[in-house]
Amino acid sequence: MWNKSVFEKELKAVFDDFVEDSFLKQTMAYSLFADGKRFRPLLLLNVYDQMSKEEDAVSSEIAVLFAASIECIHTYSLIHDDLPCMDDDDMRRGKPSSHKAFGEAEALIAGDALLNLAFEIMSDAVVRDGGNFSAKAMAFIAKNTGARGMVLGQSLDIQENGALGIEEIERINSLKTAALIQAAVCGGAILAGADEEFVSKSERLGAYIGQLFQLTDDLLDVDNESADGKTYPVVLGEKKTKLKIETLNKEAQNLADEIGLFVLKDSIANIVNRTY
Ligand code: GRG
Repeated sequence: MWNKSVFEKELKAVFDDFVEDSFLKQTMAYSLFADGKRFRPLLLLNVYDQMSKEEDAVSSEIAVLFAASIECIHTYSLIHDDLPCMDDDDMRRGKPSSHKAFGEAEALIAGDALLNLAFEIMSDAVVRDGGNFSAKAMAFIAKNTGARGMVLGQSLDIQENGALGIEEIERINSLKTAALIQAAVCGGAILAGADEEFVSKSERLGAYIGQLFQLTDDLLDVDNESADGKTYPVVLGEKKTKLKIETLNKEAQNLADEIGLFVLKDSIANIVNRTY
């Protein structure tokens, strides 16, 4: 099973391999190596590891390149989300957010560069691998993080002002947060050579995990005033949110058992019990 400290070393090596020394590299590294949980790349690697006995699986070096790319996409989204024109957050990952440290223009560019880097690393991996599964994984990740996925979720989120209905909140959460988590889970499965049927079941599991992640995040952040009627606890209260988390937890654990993705059972439990 992969853990954070092993992945951390791989991420650093990939980053140094692909990015030349410059001030831009420093601004990218400031956010990328700022003690994130690495939840999404570890999902990808652990799913890949459990399933990679399939003969079509890509090599583990290729899977690591995809995991690093997922973390670059996640980090870019956090840098951009923190900007004054979006959520306007001063702190991220325990230190001043990128625009607080370097100014808005540099933060915008660091985010752009991380997004581009993710696709540079993945396309390099696809060429190196030469097979269909790495290309399919990249296409899946591109779809789920772009204008049909995470970016659409962010767009819907910023268009909405004031209280939302539960269905709208769930739609935004499923795009803004869950789409990237699904990309990690399904990316790992595709790289391991999974067929379409399995990928669509793991997509459903990724959706549960994404919803759970957002709801536990909202509970931890319940005093955040910028949430402004757009979260489950604000609209339904903490008690109903906790009940929803219990239901989602059971559904996710059952589905993980049903499709045999036992490696995700601990990840699901860790989300439900997380304190940060
Ligand atoms: C700017 C295009 C664009 C998208 C941004 C991901 C996102 C969409 C916004 C970030 C704000 C937010 C609260 C997103 C919900 C997902 C979430 C809780 C992200 C934080 O992820 P963690 O807790 O962070 O895994 P670390 O730092 O541990 O990686």
